[in-house]
Amino acid sequence: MIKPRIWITRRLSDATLERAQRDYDVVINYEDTPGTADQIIAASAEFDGIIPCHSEHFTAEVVAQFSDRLKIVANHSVGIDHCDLQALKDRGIFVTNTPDVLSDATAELAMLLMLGAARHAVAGDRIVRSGAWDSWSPAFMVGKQVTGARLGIIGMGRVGRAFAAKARGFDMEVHYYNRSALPEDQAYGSTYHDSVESLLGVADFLSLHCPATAETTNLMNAERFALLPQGAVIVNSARGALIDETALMATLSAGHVAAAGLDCFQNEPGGNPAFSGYDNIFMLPHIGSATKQTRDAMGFRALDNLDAFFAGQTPYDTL
Ligand code: 8YV
Repeated sequence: MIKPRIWITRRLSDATLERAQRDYDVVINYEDTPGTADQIIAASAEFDGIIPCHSEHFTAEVVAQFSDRLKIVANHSVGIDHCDLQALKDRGIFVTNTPDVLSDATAELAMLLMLGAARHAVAGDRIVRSGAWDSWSPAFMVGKQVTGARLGIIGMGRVGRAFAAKARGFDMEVHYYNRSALPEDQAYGSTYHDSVESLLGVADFLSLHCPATAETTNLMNAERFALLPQGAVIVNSARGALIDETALMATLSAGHVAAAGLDCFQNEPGGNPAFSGYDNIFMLPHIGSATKQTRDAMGFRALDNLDAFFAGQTPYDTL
């Protein structure tokens, strides 16, 4: 039987590539450079399926230039803001993602961001590393305590719930905003707020876990930062588009928001160069799901979706 021809746009985990090579006629971009619009358009004529990352952009303009061969885009990501879903669906192309498998890794990273932002990780690391640490005082690098504090979560999907579970280990009082309240057996005693504004008022720590959509672009803007309690800490392990970065710097400079932990930025890769002037922004380069275990699970989930599709079934994670 002729194997379906698949393009893997980036260097996925070894186990994923091994399985893909066993089961498919596969072309792998070992150079690991982001796929360009021209490459994606050309691939639509050469491949039956693509496993892209969030670095490949399937815009309406790109999809409009597609040939007819491509049948499925099996994303190696849970976020699909790099795909114009409607444009792909209109061409009859299946689109899948990789939910569940990255929730714990991403929630772990959100915890790291929260703790690092709250406890001066940037300035603390620098002063030791640079050899400039020459004194100590009880007033030195005093941070904000996480244990027992009120945590606000925007977006109580899989990652939001995984983060809430870890936060309960720190005895945090969990509040959340979501389109709808969770059933009691999933809420574990956390408090539902029916508006973002209501949530912000109690969010000593605020963590974002919602997708980037037209509605959530600049979700956290100057007005909403002002609603946070004085000294709040904000964490973003979801998407950079959720935060108005100019407004974030303004509230940090004014001392209203105390610190931020960010794994994602409006501009990626690269981030916001102006953030480097803020020691109270603890930053990582979009590595929320970057553990070996999770990378394997993401790759396998994308392949499970391809396998189902080419076996004539509807892939489990069809969007
Ligand atoms: C991934 C992510 O690293 O899954 C997502 O939506 O943002 C990240 O966890 C990346 O998208 C992999 O393609």
